[in-house]
Amino acid sequence: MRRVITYGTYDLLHWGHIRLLKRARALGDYLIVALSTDEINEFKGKKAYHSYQERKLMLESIRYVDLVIPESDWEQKRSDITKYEVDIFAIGDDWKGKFDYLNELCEVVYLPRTEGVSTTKIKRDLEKSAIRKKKD
Ligand code: C2G
Repeated sequence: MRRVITYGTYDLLHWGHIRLLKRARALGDYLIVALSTDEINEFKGKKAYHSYQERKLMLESIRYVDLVIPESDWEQKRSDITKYEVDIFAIGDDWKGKFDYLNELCEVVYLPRTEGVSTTKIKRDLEKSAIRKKKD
């Protein structure tokens, strides 16, 4: 059984996230998602709209996801890979090169990001439409 792990915030779940999870799962037979807690989001300079529990519920409902664990520490990747006997670490290529150090423990795969969608873009577009509505 080839086990894959990926990490992320997965806020305001969108089709770019789903495409990442689908491709990550297709690299093996079992996909673990280490979901960023609110604490580590602060470390990443992010504030999620949905709580950790809400984001976890949504991820656990996705057919490509077999297990969701908390990502609460930036340095937990090595121990996760060992603990869960991971064969492949996969993540979007916006992180290209950043996790090459994990190569000593498992295969590291950077998957092309989906263009045209992001949580930030969704928030910005919604803000713009709300401002337009106010002006009308
Ligand atoms: N992603 C993607 N295409 C998009 C948006 C996101 O492929 N249009 C991918 C990202 O590359 C990442 C995953 O979806 O692999 C989750 O994205 P985020 O929730 O933004 O996660 P991020 O902040 O990149 O967290 O320790 C690593 C970090 O926790 C990664």
